[in-house]
Amino acid sequence: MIKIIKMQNDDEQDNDSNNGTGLATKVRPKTKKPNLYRVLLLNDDFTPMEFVVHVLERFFSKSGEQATQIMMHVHTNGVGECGVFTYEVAETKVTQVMDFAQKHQHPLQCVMEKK
Ligand code: TYC
Repeated sequence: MIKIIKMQNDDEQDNDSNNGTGLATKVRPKTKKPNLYRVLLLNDDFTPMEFVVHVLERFFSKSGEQATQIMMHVHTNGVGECGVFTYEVAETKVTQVMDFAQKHQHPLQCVMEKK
């Protein structure tokens, strides 16, 4: 099928052969950027610091150093970013963290927000 479309980005090419229709056509690869979501940890007064560091290592593949830095950022500022993901991955991370916190009886909160 020939689609008559407007050029919007640098990936697009002119296609002036027109297939005998006399219509100007453009062809471009289908590259749609996915919506992205930040996964955030919220501070509280009760969850142990070591538990938060463990969460960041286990579910967000952070090194001990990165995890400690993020945990301290959340502790100091009230909120901090664990990572940026597509919708389904972000949703899975939030569920994993919330289930893990509940299992260990910590009030840690994890949320996602659209970028
Ligand atoms: N504020 C907690 C404490 O002092 C530590 C903490 C950090 C809790 C980050 C949650 O997302 C959090 N034990």
